[in-house]
Amino acid sequence: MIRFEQTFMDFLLQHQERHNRTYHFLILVDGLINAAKHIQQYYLTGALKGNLGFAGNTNVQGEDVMRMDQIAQEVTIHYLKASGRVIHAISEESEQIIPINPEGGRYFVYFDPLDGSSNVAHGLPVGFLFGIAKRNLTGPEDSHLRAGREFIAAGMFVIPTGTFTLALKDAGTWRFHIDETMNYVKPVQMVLPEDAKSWELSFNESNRYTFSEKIQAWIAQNERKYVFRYLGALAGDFHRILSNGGMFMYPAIVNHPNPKKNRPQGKLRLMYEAAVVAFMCKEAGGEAIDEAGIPILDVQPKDHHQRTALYVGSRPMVEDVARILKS
Ligand code: FDP
Repeated sequence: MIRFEQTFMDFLLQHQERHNRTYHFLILVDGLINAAKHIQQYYLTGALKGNLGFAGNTNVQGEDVMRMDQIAQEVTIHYLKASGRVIHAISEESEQIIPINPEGGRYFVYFDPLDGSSNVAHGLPVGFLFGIAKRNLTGPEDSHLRAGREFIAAGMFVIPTGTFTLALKDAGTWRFHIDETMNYVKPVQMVLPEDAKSWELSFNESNRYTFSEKIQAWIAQNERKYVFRYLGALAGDFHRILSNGGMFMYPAIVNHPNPKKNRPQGKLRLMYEAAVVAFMCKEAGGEAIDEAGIPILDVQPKDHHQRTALYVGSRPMVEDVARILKS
């Protein structure tokens, strides 16, 4: 007997109907899913087709652009345009705001179409992260610089594993798996486990002695309690935290032996990385803060490529770190 699962589209349609919502959001998310599936196919054959290397230029962050970054960006912009629902998009791969449909669009989309670049050359998991905010349909304000608190949804695909996680405002965080027909199916609500037995700690251990003294002391006190896991791609690492609980962190770098390599402002991007996982985490019962102990969702971006430190995961653990950071 074949077992048929509920499809993502059926799930979302029911959600929209239950809340008397329009179908615009559904059309946008369908576009994002098409983009993710398309990127996934390029990624799967990337090694064979020579697409896992560098493209030969640098991006807005001064990093070498990879061929897959270009492909993922092009694919995503195509589907955002085709949806007709997006005003502007902000992407890691583009210095400028990308106008999509400034007149007719309803949503701002913040995305990183291929996050976790150190995994690309090996064909290992990477992420496609996105956050969505809605145009203010009634008032004059129409800024694209929205804090995570104002997102209506945020999600991530872990490519090429076929998993998709979507958080809907006040309606939880849901995980889906791709089936034989390339449809995402079987909604499972993700709630961070309360039992600390399964909790994990995820950070780049090689950076440990570059963190603030407070964070180094916190690690020394707590490291024996948890299993360490670090993939080096935020979506994959956060995927584990959502299932097992614990915390992912990318603290500020303030004690680097070469002061030029310090990153007091943090490494990760606020709008299309930190706020995205913070939104998913909050809907799953967790919390996320920056180096000042402020909830990531409350941080008002001043620049669309703004960076931040990030501590995200199980609430008691993140609150413990917040206490230390604020002391
Ligand atoms: P990457 O720079 O490899 O693209 O975007 C940032 C990010 O990946 C995250 O996905 C990941 O969590 C982190 O940076 C990895 O950074 P390190 O290589 O410094 O650990």
